[in-house]
Amino acid sequence: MMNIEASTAAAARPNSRLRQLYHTMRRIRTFEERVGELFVRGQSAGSMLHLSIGEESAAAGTCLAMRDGDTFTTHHRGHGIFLARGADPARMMAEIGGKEAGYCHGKGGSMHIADMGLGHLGANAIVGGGIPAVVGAALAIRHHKKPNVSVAFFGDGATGQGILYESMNMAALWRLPCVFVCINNQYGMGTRIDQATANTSLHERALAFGLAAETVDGLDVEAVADAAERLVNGARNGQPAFLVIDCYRFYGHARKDKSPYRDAAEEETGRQKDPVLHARRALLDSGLAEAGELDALDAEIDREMDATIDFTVGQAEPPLSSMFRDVYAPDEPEPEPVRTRIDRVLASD
Ligand SMILES: Cc1ncc(C[n+]2csc(CCOP(=O)(O)OP(=O)(O)O)c2C)c(N)n1
Ligand SMILES: [Mg+2]
Repeated sequence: MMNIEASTAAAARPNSRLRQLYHTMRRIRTFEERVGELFVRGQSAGSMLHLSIGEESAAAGTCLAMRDGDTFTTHHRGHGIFLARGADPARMMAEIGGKEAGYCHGKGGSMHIADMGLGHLGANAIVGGGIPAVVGAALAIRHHKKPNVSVAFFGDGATGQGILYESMNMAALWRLPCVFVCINNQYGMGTRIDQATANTSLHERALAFGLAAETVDGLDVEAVADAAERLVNGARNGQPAFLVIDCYRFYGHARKDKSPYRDAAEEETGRQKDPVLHARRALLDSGLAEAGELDALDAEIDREMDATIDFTVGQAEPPLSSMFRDVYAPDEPEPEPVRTRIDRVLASD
């Protein structure tokens, strides 16, 4: 617990942007750690989970520049982004656990979570799959004369997908309010970026299409937030943009991957690029926070995420009878032959 002097000192200090960013990143880190635990406890739905540990600044820094009404899509490693956009961690984790209480009633899971209310147009397991949806969403924003933007979050692996280039071309040609955010964690599964592409200066490709484009070091969340603010604001005014955030994927591609393709020394160096630790040091060095306050904040987040995992474990799975609910548009007929089979299974229960 925070002592009285520390809490008085905290109250006297302005709630700086860096503190806010630290808070968001720390919540993402702890959420992801608990998701890893959910997997180990055999409580996550499906066999794949992709954690964004090491990439927290990309989510926190970019989302700070977004507003209510902005929309976005994410790749398969999108937990942190949704949290930074205001998702309820309990409903998120319940979704990852395949529980009825989840955002998609347990039918989306980690890689297909979505929530129109918060502007989340969907995570996507197909590399690059969420990118064109953002171009369409940006076209709709402009058509309806809204002051919003749509943001596509994806990994460096998606720069090998043709759909990215078609999307950038249309965005630039029609000057759409959209931003492409490439989280370059140096790896696409087991392949390092320099083994996948000759020119690793990824933002240069976007410049060639006529987008505003920058690369920023993800170690420094304030630098990410500054770049995001510039580019997102530009996009609101009709200059689509591309932001590359350089970081390091701390762990394997998915929970079962022990990264045999990279050595311990590389991982050790890579994990020094820790944006959460870096922000903590910057807060302490600049006098914006004291260690006791940050420890208390961390403890509060631990409690929040402990309650989140407890909530998830205690929730029910969706009943079989709800299999078709929320899957098809309300006016679409359910696929009859499958429906009949399910009815038969239900009747024999
Ligand atoms: C079109 C397509 N090809 C291949 C895959 C298999 N796959 C899943 S994740 C992944 C690597 C993605 O790397 P990156 O885009 O850098 O994202 P990261 O996992 O590093 O966050 C691949 C090849 C896929 N899901 N979709
Ligand atoms: Mg990657």
